[in-house]
Amino acid sequence: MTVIDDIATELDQLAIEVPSWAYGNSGTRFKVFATPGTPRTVHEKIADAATVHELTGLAPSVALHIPWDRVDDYGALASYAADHGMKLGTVNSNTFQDDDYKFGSLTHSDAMVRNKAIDHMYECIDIMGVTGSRDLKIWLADGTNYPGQGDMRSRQDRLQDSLRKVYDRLGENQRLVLEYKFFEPAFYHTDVPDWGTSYAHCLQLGEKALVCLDTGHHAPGTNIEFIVAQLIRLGKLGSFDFNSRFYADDDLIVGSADPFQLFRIMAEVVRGGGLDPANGIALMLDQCHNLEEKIPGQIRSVLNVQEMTARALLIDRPALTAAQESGDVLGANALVMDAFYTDVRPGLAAWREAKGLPADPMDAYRASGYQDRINTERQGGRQAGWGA
Ligand code: PSV
Ligand code: MN
Repeated sequence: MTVIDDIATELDQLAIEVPSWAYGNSGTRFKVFATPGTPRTVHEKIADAATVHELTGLAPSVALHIPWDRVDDYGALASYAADHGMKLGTVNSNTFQDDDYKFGSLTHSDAMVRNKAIDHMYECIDIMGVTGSRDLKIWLADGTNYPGQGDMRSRQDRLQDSLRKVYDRLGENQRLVLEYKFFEPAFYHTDVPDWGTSYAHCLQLGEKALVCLDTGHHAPGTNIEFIVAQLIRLGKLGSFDFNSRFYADDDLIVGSADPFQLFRIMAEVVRGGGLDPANGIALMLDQCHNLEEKIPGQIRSVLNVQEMTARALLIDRPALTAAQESGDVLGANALVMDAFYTDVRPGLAAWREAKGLPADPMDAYRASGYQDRINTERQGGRQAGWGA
């Protein structure tokens, strides 16, 4: 018997989507360090993602970023993924790396530029049709740097207009998730800066439009779990981009900067039924591994999410409700902290072994020889990177 036995059914529902770009080289605007074994193609990224899933049983799908992962035949790519035990997941659009988008994409004052961005979204929807992906992710770099540079109000009107055109193109089982971010690359105003703006646009669009919450996209001190609770309550939380941050959008390993915050977020996900696939909340990572090795970085990430999910599931809910309703402030807090401080690692190791997975996926990766093999095999070609 371990602490996990009572929560195993819920825990079994946990599925995390990994981003293709996490396997490529990345860095800061100061330097991108190349790493041996880095994938040159989307196929090699999928193979690396499959290794993470094979060792953890937690990450059955991989998100694509277009144009970074553009190929001629998406059907063949989906079959390649399936042969590796993986599904292709969210298709991330990109309207932030083309000169035409300097002053905006879906919000641009020039209809030619807006249409170019809308056409790009249509391309992504077509890809989703072939790969069987459910979600189109839209994150916009749109914004301005100086007061007066743009008319914030008409930019909102154009945004809704453009999003409507994209929304109307979605198939029956497809959705659009609109991600917000409070600043960067724009420094004065951003067109989708917060969950409220994303929610307002999604509400106007309809039920297939939902909010994407990237944990690194808030001002310091923001109570993110409150936003999670509210969006789930409103039926409008479509997906997470998990990562962690010390300062801004650091894109570090989820749960590394503030494990307690990840626990509090997962407690609200569990409380809102968010682990149930029927509720349609995608748990994705959006990370870059600038200094650490990428595949172990991803393994660590999905394990961190699993550990905090297990702790969140251990909260004694009936006792917590009783304490809350009787005004027992410290009793209620103690119940939450008891769950947080429970060491679930031995229990999770046993859970893994019972499923034929390695007890310690980090060790198993080191022992597998996979890294040595890709370091040797992946010679020549151009290593993939964030943005290429
Ligand atoms: C923007 O900062 C963002 O979080 C969006 O999700 C992008 O698509 C992604 O990063 C690219 O890494
Ligand atoms: Mn993101």
